[in-house]
Amino acid sequence: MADTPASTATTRTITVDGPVVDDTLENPGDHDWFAVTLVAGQTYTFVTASISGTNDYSTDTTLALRDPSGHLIAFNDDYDNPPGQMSKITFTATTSGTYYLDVGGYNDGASGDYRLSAFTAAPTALPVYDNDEIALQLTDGYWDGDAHHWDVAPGGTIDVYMGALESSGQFLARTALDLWSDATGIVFAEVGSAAAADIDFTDDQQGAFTNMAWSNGLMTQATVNISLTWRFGRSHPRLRPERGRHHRPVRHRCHRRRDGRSIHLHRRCRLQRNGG
Ligand SMILES: [Ca+2]
Ligand SMILES: [Ca+2]
Ligand SMILES: [Ca+2]
Repeated sequence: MADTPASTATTRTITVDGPVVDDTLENPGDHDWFAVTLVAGQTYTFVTASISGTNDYSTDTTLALRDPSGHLIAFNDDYDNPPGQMSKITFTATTSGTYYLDVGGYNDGASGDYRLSAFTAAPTALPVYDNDEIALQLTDGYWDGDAHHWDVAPGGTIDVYMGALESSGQFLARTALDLWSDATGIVFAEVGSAAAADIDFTDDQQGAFTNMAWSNGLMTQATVNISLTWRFGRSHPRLRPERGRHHRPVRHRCHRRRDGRSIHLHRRCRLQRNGG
């Protein structure tokens, strides 16, 4: 077989999770480059072996991973020394494209046959938790045991302010709070200012987080921020009608909770009721 070139002009390729490639470092100083197609976000393992498939002393390889321009981005000589002298690279691609695997001999002094393989790394298994363990993590574990809660029972009220949110954010916040009300019986009453609220909803800071104040296990004030970018996963902050679809504004219904325990009204409904 003709020697494999050592540049981005190589015509040799290796397929991830495909057949292994057997080749030769014909003389000291030889390098062989193999083009490999990688996908962003995927983790790969590239490994050399002897032709018999073992990590032995048959050929003391080195392995380099090169970017689409041929620049070095990772290198390994021996991955398990002692006893082996073969080479392995694990790499997570951040950009999809054609990369190059560069096989050489140790210190440009080794030569001989080698086997090259490329495969996707098995994802690390995630731990499994039951509902009680998840709940304990949320109430205690995350806070290093410093659990805290609102001083409120089913039927009680927490005041919230979402006047700083744009309309789609208000809709999402009300929908979420309605679900919390259904599950807990706690009423979320909208008030007219952040200063008057127990929970202040904002969307003007990066990311999604909650800042809370509490003492002796009782929360006194919280700010919940969910940025527009975090919600939509892009920089454009506004909800827009999808092209080709009729855009309907969200309507708020004035309704009484089914259990009659409390009245949960949108501000606009309260205005209507009060003749505003
Ligand atoms: Ca060669
Ligand atoms: Ca070569
Ligand atoms: Ca080596």
